[in-house]
Amino acid sequence: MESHMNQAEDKNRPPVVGIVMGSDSDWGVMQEATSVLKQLDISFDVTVASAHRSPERTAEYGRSARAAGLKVIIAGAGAAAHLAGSIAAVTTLPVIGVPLDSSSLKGLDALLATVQMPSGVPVATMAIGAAGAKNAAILAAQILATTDPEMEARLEAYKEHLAAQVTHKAETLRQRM
Ligand code: RP5
Repeated sequence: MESHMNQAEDKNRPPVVGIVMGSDSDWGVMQEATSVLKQLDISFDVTVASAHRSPERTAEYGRSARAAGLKVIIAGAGAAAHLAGSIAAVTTLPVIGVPLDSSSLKGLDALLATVQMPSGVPVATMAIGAAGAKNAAILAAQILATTDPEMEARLEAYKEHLAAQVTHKAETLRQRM
């Protein structure tokens, strides 16, 4: 499917993580996921498909994802967010859902629509918004790391960096007292 080649981040490497959004208006938040994937040296592609506005495109994305070489799918959508679930319905790849705050219900609608999947069709649902987008990328990396020791080493370094940042903040605060 052409969508898997849309906006391929690294044209020399096939994407292993697919990011799909319900609308281009979701990009501002979903690019948080791409920043983390770049940091962890993971190839990805990005496209738009809407569970409601383009159901055929959404199903085709999900059906063709494994054959396209993807290992994990990250799906971000707001409002009555059925994107992640619609894709999970037609693939055996792990699907990570990111609920987005794009309606008057501030993402609570998207959270419930994404997380409350019926038995048999899981979506690994993240927090609403930017934290969820970042965590989706980290979880994708952790899934890839189950069979990739180099990825595991990069994740270890990432966690050490997080811890070092906290130590730095604590020391900065102590010096202000
Ligand atoms: C959802 O509706 C999209 O994921 C987006 O969060 C929201 C609004 O989409 P637009 O009207 O901006 O295209 O399906």
